[in-house]
Amino acid sequence: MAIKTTCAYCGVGCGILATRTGERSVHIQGDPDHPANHGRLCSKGTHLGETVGLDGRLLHPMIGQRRASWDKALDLVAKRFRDTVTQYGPDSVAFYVSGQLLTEDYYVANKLMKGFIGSANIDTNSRLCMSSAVAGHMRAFGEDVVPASYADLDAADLIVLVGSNTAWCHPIVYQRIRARCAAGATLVVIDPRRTETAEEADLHLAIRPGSDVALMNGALAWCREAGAIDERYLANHVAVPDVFWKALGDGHDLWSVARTCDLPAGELRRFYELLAATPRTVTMFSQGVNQSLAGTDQVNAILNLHLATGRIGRPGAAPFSITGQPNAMGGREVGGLATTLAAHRDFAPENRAVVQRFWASPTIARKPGLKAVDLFRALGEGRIKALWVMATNPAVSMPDAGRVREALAACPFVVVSDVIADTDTGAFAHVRLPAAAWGEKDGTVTNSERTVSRQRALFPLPGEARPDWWIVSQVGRRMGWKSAFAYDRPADIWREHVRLSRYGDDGGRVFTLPTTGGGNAGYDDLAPFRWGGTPFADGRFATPDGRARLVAVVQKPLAAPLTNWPLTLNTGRYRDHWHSMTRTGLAPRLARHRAEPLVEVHPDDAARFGIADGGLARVATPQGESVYRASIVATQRAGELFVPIHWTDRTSTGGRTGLLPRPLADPHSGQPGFKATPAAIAPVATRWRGFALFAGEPARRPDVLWATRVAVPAGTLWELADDRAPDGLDALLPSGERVEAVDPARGTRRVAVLAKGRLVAALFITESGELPARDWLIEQLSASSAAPTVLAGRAPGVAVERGAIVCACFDLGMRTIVAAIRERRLTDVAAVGAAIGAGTNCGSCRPALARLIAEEKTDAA
Ligand SMILES: Nc1nc2c(c(=O)[nH]1)N[C@H]1C(S)=C(S)[C@@H](COP(=O)(O)OP(=O)(O)OC[C@H]3O[C@@H](n4cnc5c(=O)[nH]c(N)nc54)[C@H](O)[C@@H]3O)O[C@H]1N2
Ligand SMILES: Nc1nc2c(c(=O)[nH]1)N[C@H]1C(S)=C(S)[C@@H](COP(=O)(O)OP(=O)(O)OC[C@H]3O[C@@H](n4cnc5c(=O)[nH]c(N)nc54)[C@H](O)[C@@H]3O)O[C@H]1N2
Ligand code: SF4
Ligand SMILES: [Mo]
Repeated sequence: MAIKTTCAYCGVGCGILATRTGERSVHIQGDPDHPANHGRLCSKGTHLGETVGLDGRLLHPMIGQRRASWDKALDLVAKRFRDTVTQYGPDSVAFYVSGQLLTEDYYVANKLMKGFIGSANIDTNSRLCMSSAVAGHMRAFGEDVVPASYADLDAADLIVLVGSNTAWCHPIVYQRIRARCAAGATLVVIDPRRTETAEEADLHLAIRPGSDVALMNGALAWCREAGAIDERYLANHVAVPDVFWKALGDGHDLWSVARTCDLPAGELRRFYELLAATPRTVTMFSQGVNQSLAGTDQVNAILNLHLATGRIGRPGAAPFSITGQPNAMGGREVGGLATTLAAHRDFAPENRAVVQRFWASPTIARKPGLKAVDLFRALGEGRIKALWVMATNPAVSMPDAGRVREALAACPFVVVSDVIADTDTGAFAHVRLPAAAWGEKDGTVTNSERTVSRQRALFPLPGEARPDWWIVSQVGRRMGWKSAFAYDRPADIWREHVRLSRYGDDGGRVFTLPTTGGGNAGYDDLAPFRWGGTPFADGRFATPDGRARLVAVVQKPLAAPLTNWPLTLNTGRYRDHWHSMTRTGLAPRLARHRAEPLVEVHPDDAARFGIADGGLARVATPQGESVYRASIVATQRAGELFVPIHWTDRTSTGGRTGLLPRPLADPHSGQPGFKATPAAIAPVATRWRGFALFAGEPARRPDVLWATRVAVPAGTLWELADDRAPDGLDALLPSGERVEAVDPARGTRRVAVLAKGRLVAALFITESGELPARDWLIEQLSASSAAPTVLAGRAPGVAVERGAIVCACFDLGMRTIVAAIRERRLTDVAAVGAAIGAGTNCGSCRPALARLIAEEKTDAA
């Protein structure tokens, strides 16, 4: 029987029908009844089944490198936290948690820290993700409420995506946007890069990074000139500071804005005219807006535009901060950020009193705690002496991650709860606690449009893994608060969370949850529901006077390129990888869309700095450096680089993006400015390149300059390169029968290792020769006996190469698709689908298919 649950990945929050097919295997389908996706799933959701095996899982509590009983581990954690608090006070300890916890986990962690330990030093990776949106909402609305739903997209005439690569990061929402555009809506994308999202837009504004305030202020000034301001709405529902319109009058003419944003004035005018003429506008934004040193101002510039034109609280008209993680929203509801208390309440004395009374707690945090960047700084300075990290990988994902690693190494007591045994952060843990993973845990998540859905267990808990809420409650009990943490099941916590959301309610906040009837069964059967209705539909906001606020925001001067750091480094995501890849890295179908970490460079910069396409390049910033494979593309703006965030110590020697950004943050939200770091680039010479293939994993990561792991069926592929002699690699090959071929003229060496006739490993390296395509050799790993041509790296006769995987569902590579387009003269995405299936399942590759067709047309012309 299919179990209804919710996708593990992004904030779209798609419903899934999961049918178990074996002990640790599951068939995944979209849930046709779920309001977020109506049955659709993207490439990541579709291939969730490939990530539910037990490979790499942490299955037992570990103290140092030794397995320990739960009792021992929990007692130790409780004792160390209690002793540290006793000796140094509550603010000497901290939790660093995650938007990938379930609401119930999050609630318990927040309660323990703020109500019982008595500090607000609990912050979350959401600080890195949408805290600028939170701060912007607070300033404008008086409460952190996203006043939009997906249905607004269906009703909009103009959809503006700002700093959002929706086609890759929120693919199912993107499909909804495309459907609306097919019915006549206009799509504008504002992003310095020509992403696949931008590629399909009616208008793409390749904005100069960091100039979004100027762009949005200019839009508002234009709307005012054009008579598009809703004066009645302003008069009745919005407080406008005296200086507001005067400030907007200065320097916001079309030409000045075009210069600041480095945009053609004609394109900018087209955008402004569209905006002024289209009341049903949804402006959706994410990290290009939030992850900036001026993130909160950028958010308020967008909110100003919507408030002043009355485009809020009405169908098809809303500012829409789309959330990244599956439960970023749930974290905001429980108060998981250091800057909120609980249930959308802040630290005002009356709120503290209400929450403390509700929890019947001995104490309550007095003031906001340390925000993520400050928290890790305090860790480095020895002010935090015990840290518990749950469901996040800060050694990878924090800015200036090298410094974060030093801080973790210096901390006297680090606890890490994770599902994976070996993570970059786990390497610093004194205690590692095995958490239950997606597919094993039960609870709720809230998606971008405030829809609460159940995640349900599909499998029994493996090994000694336990749900996060259980782990935290156990520590709470062992610290001495037995009854406050006496939960038996997630339903107990859910009901308490619902009661707190309504406790002492004076009608001032939008956030309250409806009571779930029917006891535990009612919780088990809970159908997806959205809280908050249509927020602000009545024009009342959560401020003391009920009015929203326009906030006067000014564009910060944009720095000229520095002599030593002449480029601007932008960082972000790939379509088929998820963050530090602890889960997507297990799925061969997701691995080869982008198999290696690339630095994308504009052709002018490549010429200027001597970077070769496909060669290696070192990207450096004042914080650190890392090597990437260079990709020279015209989709980058000149002067800017783009690198992905997904690779780690476990998966690569290069692509270590976390080492590069500055540990600087927006002054209002504390969100780091990940999208614009002064940087430099230089080519890296290599003497040889090659690859190694292993059935399963090698004993350790190959110790060469460039080594990148790629998950493949039945094993792992490692792409390799170095400027030192390729010694030492043989030691990684397993024992077995070796066959070998050497070509000294080209510096080529090919080794295959066979065991009982099966291929168990291969090593191909060359200085000046060709390397075979990997596909055929990868298939040989699964064959019952290796072909005699194994050292040739291909089947006798024909050579087939699929190229990078474009369609993950049907495993179709770029070359296969281009050949089909060419040979069968396919002219649109539907025709490609009809011919070879590409794009007909999850649809995530449809933007890429459109681009390949367009490129073929250009080539043909
Ligand atoms: N495939 C995939 N999907 C994901 C995730 C994942 O890891 N992989 N993670 C999830 C999470 S947690 C999040 S937060 C979301 C993030 O989703 P997105 O915000 O869509 O993703 P990013 O790639 O971080 O950045 C978005 C875009 O901002 C642009 N940008 C950079 N600087 C500026 C600027 O100054 N102005 C403007 N207007 N744009 C700028 C970048 O070029 C980039 O294309 O994705 C979620 N979905
Ligand atoms: N340079 C740069 N850095 C960035 C960003 C960027 O755009 N550029 N984006 C930032 C953003 S928006 C985000 S959201 C962060 C994401 O960064 P992280 O939160 O560090 O990324 P993940 O790899 O998702 O880490 C989640 C961890 O939790 C584990 N896990 C999964 N499920 C569970 C569970 O149920 N319980 C427990 N206990 N553990 C679990 C996983 O194995 C993994 O180790 O990165 C931020 N860092
Ligand atoms: S869009 Fe994709 S990754 Fe996001 S929730 Fe839906 S299926 Fe999962
Ligand atoms: Mo995020």
